[in-house]
Amino acid sequence: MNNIVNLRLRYFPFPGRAGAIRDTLTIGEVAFDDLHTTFEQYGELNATNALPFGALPVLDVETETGKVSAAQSNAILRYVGRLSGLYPVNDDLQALKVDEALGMGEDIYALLAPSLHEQGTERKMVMRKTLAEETLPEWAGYFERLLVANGSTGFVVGDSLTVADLKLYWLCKFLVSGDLDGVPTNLLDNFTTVTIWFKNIATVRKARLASAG
Ligand SMILES: N[C@@H](CCC(=O)N[C@@H](CS)C(=O)NCC(=O)O)C(=O)O
Repeated sequence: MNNIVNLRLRYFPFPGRAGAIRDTLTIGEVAFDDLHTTFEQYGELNATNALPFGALPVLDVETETGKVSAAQSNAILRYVGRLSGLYPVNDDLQALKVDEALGMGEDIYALLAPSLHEQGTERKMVMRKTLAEETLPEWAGYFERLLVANGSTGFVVGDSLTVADLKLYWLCKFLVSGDLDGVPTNLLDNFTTVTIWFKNIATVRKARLASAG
């Protein structure tokens, strides 16, 4: 393990793909600089090719031997999960299931992206209707099955909190926030196991953050 001198997370000033990363480091009591990047600053960074893949989040890891910058929220989550004890390091199968759930989260974000970028209101709302009535319920059904297959423990993998819970918690919170015009806040209500999981993670997350001080 490289000795970390400094960790810096760069993301916009809202949870998005960074909520789970911030939570994981906080719960693990791993010190980090939480740099909130404005859209203007992001534009400048992107214009100068200062971001690995032209997107945020980016984690800058300074060690005794140099500095590494990495993008891709799932890669960052696995790394900070290992630092914080929220990623299974001694169980390959549990790690596989955590990775599977992280990938599912990114698949869903990718499905949301076109309507988030769409400027035309009418076209945006057509996309949102398909998302609300077809695409997102289909994925919520997959998620419900995944949770049931894990034994309906209230966690995505096994019976304790992992980075997969935090990633999907923030994603589901966004989906039902009302911020996505056309996507109803009761989107997940018919998915009983998802709803129980969501409430459990909200409670566990709060308690773990509080006990981290
Ligand atoms: N697969 C990447 C996606 C990163 C991504 O799309 N980030 C968004 C914010 S959540 C971004 O930087 N958007 C800026 C833009 O495209 O203008 C990841 O998981 O980190």
